[in-house]
Amino acid sequence: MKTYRMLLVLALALALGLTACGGAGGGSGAASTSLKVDMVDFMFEPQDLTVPAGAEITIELTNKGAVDHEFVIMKLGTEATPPFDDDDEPNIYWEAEVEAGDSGTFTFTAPAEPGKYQVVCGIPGHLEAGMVGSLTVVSP
Ligand SMILES: [Cu+2]
Repeated sequence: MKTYRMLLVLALALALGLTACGGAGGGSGAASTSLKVDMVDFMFEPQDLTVPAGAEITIELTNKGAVDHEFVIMKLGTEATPPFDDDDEPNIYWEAEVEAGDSGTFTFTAPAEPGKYQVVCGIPGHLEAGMVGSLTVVSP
């Protein structure tokens, strides 16, 4: 009887452990459905993000800069060519804009196709200034 109880406790602990591991996961580089990005003049912090494919993503954008900024995800296989203009519009997967000193929480559906997507700021001159990042989409 005692052995049975021990096994039950062990099985429970294992199940709990596995559930914890299957969660969002911490640390940088781990895929997350909840992102926080600071926008400064002129870069994204952090620069590189990872999300699970097809998931509903919440992103909190904080503009700590003195000018407006955008968070533009380009479609897979495309890159914005400076200057960011009408040529690049058809290649946008998703975008959000945050005014200087403001912040906002947005949601979007992560692309279904795994890969590395370019993230840029579409405000004139910002891409040129180095306001570029990446969104890595991994199989969930
Ligand atoms: Cu910008």
